[in-house]
Amino acid sequence: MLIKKPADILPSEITPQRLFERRREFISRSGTGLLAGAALWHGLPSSARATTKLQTAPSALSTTEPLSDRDAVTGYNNFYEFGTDKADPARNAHKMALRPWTVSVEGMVGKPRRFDIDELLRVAPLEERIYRLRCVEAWSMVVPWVGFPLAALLKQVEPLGSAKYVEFVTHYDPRIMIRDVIDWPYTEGLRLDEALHPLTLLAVGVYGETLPGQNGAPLRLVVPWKYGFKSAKSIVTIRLTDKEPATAWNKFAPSEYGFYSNVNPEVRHPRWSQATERRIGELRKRPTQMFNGYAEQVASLYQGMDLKKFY
Ligand SMILES: Nc1nc2c(c(=O)[nH]1)N[C@H]1C(S)=C(S)[C@@H](COP(=O)(O)O)O[C@H]1N2
Ligand SMILES: [Mo]
Repeated sequence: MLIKKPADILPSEITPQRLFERRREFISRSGTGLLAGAALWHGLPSSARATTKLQTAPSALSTTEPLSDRDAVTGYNNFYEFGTDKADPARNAHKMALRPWTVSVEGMVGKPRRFDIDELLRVAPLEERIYRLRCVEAWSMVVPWVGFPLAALLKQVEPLGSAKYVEFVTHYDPRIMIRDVIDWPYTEGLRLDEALHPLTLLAVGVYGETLPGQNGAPLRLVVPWKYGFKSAKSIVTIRLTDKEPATAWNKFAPSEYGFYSNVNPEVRHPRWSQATERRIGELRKRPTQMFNGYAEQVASLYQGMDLKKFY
């Protein structure tokens, strides 16, 4: 998000424009880069890493592309609450306590309910879904998420006919998270039909284990045809509403980040092209695909909409 010139610069040089000063501060205090983050993460005692194995079944909805390196997936993250450098989340997210954790599913539903996270893990059988994650910063990864369709959870609370959108609110604790940058908590939103689409996943794990904090433990969203920032991490509230929810990056820079945020090589970010991307671990650029390669499954959701206007 927010960076100046993706794809032709090193990831460690990627700098959110308005965060430049702050990031310099972070770097001088902590050293930088993917390797530092990954090494640190894997060097942590297992109590700090705190991931456990999950029982999963493979999904027919997975891509067959080669997986990105696990150290990249767990060491190169955007989770601004824990710092603005890609290595910061792996270093800091263990401060977040993952139990007890409740997720309130509320708003325009017949049966609002607070779920304990361990109940949520049993809402539906866990699947391994290998999806591309394409960041608006023009890098991408192929990630073996573990989770279940958001639709399975929404069905349990019985959305009312008047509900049109779903808002996601994430955990915010100023004692362990940064206080400036954006207006916390991080929020995101989907139209109800997007939320009910079978590709829309609530992820509870990655690489066959529960999520590490930096990937959004214990529960995060993954919407594979949208830019990575739609994947709200460490969700505490899921609220059905009849109004388009405000989203964190749209509030931060409305001309740069819209509500829809569909991966679209034809719509530029105002400051750089979205036509290509660099897969983490590769040097070459590859063309970005419409809806991140999921056009066949999701294009019909946007029939008749001008996607340059609804970006
Ligand atoms: N709460 C929260 N969720 C977040 C973010 C964040 O800063 N805070 N960053 C988003 C962005 S920009 C991306 S690209 C993905 C990154 O997910 P990953 O680190 O698991 O690859 O998380 C998204 N979810
Ligand atoms: Mo992102």
